[in-house]
Amino acid sequence: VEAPRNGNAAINNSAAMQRNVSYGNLMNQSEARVLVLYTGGTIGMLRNDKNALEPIANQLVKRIRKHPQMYDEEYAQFRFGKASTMAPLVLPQVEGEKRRIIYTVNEYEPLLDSSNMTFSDWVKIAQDIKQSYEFFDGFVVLHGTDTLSYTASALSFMLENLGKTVIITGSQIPIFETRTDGKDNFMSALIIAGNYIIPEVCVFFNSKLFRGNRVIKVSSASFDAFDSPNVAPIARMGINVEVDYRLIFRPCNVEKFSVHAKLDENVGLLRIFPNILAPTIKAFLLELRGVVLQTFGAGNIPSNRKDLIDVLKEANDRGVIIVNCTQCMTGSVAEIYETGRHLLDIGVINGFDMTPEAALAKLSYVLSKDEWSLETKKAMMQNNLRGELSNGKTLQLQDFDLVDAVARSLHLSTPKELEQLGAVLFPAMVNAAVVAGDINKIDTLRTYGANLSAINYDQRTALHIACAEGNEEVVKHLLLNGAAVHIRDRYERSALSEAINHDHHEIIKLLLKCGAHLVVSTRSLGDSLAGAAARGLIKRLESYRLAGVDLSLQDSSGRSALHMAALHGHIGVVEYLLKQDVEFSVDMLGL
Ligand code: ASN
Repeated sequence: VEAPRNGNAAINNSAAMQRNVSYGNLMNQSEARVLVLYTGGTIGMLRNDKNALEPIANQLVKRIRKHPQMYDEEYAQFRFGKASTMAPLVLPQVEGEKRRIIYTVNEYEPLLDSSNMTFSDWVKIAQDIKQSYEFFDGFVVLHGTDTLSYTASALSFMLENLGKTVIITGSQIPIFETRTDGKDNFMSALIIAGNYIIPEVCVFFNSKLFRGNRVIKVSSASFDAFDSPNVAPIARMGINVEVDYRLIFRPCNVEKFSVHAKLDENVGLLRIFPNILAPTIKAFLLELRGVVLQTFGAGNIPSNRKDLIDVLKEANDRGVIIVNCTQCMTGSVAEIYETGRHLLDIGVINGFDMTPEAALAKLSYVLSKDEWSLETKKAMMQNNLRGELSNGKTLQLQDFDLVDAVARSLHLSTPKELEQLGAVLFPAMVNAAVVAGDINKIDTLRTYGANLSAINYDQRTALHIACAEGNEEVVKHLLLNGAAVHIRDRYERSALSEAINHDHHEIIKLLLKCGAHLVVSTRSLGDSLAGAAARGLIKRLESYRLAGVDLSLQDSSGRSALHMAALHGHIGVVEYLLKQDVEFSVDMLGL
């Protein structure tokens, strides 16, 4: 339950006082913790004796510590004491952003050029995120660019019900060189991962944040190495960070974050070309369980070549899943030509506008789901699981007729003005609907384009309010519509802490099912328990218990809830605590 958020604060505050420095401002800052998984890539490479770039171990963190733009030594010393190689790194305060970023770099051994990476490296990244999930607010993966789009796609599927931001980035020029793109990519990724909850696997490159399973490496030389041809960037970094919240793909179910740490290796990508021979395809399909065909245009292959159709049909009948994706950069597979439609008749699946990388990674993920039948696997390949494909209508700004109507009366017309109006109107209207418990209204606002995870002036979301109000149906509805559970408000309160502070037990259980967890130190939890016991609040203690808190935790002066209940003569609380399956130390205060 506990994240080591403020672990050393007390010790370090006194260290700061001894140094006679005023840290008044620093102490009031909220922090965000970001875990960096450094897997390799050009970003951390140096030239070897053959003048070729190669990843070099144990250099990145050492060099970051010497860069004031990447490391705020003064704050780090205040927070973590004398600089040690193990202490987390701290980003200098970023103008306009709320939280100070504390980041920890986990360097992989060996560091890899991404061309050397395999499926097992993707599994390792996924497992590392799983292991540290509750201790960090966001994750950055430093990765080579060559196979980055494959990794991003695979992770987007393996990380199921993701509630936090995961950003993969790298660079074209090593971070150690003067003309590097690595510093900006890395720092921007950290700032977004720590300050914005975008519960997706994203890719950050050259000022843009993309959905990970939509990117393609489009240049081996330009800083604009990646593009997302079929979906606009989720965010752009200019003078301000501009996030398009409507584009975020959110998990819409009440499930905890989990990792599917398995992939099927028997998959392949086959690019069709004019005159391709049937035996080539036959040989290629021999050992595979799934193949992505990269076809011409809107999903076409020759229709006058029975030999090709026969080998594909034979593979399909054997249970091989064949997915049809286009060789084109933009656009989708659509059954508009006979040369494409006939593939449907032999069981080939439409891959819509999936990138070949996303289709391959998805196939590998879907095939490894042993609990799914072949039919379910085929259906899943055509379903939009993580925003990787579009097969339906997407909302246009002009569809938001509510905002339109208000905009007209205010004489606003540009897309930018409409967007700003929506950002002001919707949170207030959603919040009002939540307080009124009006699910229909919440739904209507959502279809008008309201972002149900938007924050208000106090950085509170609709979910914070619903959890404080205690309306279980509204909470469930918000969660089923993708409301983010990990957002903390101006006072560091999450939806879960709101439910605890208002003793809404069913809501606490619901939030936990959705992966919510507390992010406070054991000491402050101990203080809260002792406080509740001193006031005789059995319900509050039960709230903490339901949230997974150990009821025997001690407060700042070493007293547990049991001590406090006894001290204040709350017999009911004592009985309640003794009934729990918890060991208390009762040797204090002469009890
Ligand atoms: N070969 C490098 C890699 O993928 C390319 C890069 O990172 N820019 O690791």
